[in-house]
Amino acid sequence: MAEVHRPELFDFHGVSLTQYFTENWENVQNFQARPDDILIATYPKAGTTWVSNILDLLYFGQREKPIPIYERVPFMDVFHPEIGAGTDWADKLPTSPRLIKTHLPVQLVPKSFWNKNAGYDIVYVARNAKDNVVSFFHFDRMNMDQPEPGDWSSYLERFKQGKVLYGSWYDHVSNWWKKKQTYSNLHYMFFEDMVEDTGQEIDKLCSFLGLTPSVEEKTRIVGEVHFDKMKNDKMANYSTISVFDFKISPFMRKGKVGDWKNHFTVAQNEEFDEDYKTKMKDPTLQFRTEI
Ligand code: PPS
Repeated sequence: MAEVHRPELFDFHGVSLTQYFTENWENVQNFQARPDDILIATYPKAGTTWVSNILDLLYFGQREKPIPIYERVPFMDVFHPEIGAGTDWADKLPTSPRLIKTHLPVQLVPKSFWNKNAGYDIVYVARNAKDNVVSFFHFDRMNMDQPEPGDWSSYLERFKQGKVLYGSWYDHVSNWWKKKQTYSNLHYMFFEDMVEDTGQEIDKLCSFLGLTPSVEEKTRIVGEVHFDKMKNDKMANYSTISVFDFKISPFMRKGKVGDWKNHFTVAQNEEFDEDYKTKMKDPTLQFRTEI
């Protein structure tokens, strides 16, 4: 295997990022949204691929020619010497609507998405902090384009301090939640609700987007996006990406609520909860860490 050079994390406009997310910054900030674009926004590992696949199936059904999810739903923020710029991938998308993925905190989303007259639809997915950090830890272990994660306890501390890619989970989910109060075209979803009742969450998505799939179509989509199905689907499971080392951990790892219990010690959990209370002050934003 070629020698691995993991990138460093640094502070950029108040958020921790690596070079892969800053080198195309001007083009990201100047990205021109189109009125029918749908932006899928998440903190990393919150269920981006799951919702992307659902939306792709709702709009475009089964593709005749298989296309990997990262081409169907380009990642706007990224720039990588081997794959190019996410903004270019999005610009090249032939579909209408275009489904576009971002992990940007709300304050860094390109201005063109906030044009009030156009009313861009934005779907935000959030996941409880404990499962989110576990998923992120395993992702950083297997993704050689991510900074070195170190051991679990040091990773957990850095997550609490916002010293992981895309910065503070606490600020990300809270600031997008706040945005929802003033921007009505934002649909805020929870990973836990999707695990509990995928069909119901698809219904809510459809009513937000004004889609009316038939009962058969919806049942088919629920089946297509089941964890086991997506885990084995080469077009959805990222197994075609060479910098991901699936021997360390697969992209579709467990897909569960509550896996944090297999990682947090009792002391880590108590400290996490104490710290959480100081950071999450809005009583209207509640997460479930078990279902
Ligand atoms: S990324 O890299 O930010 O785009 O990752 P993202 O897709 O947001 O998150 C990956 C986690 O989502 C889980 N996942 C699913 N869970 C249940 N059902 C389905 N269909 C599904 N698809 C993806 C995936 O397994 C990762 O979570 P963990 O906890 O690591 O398993």
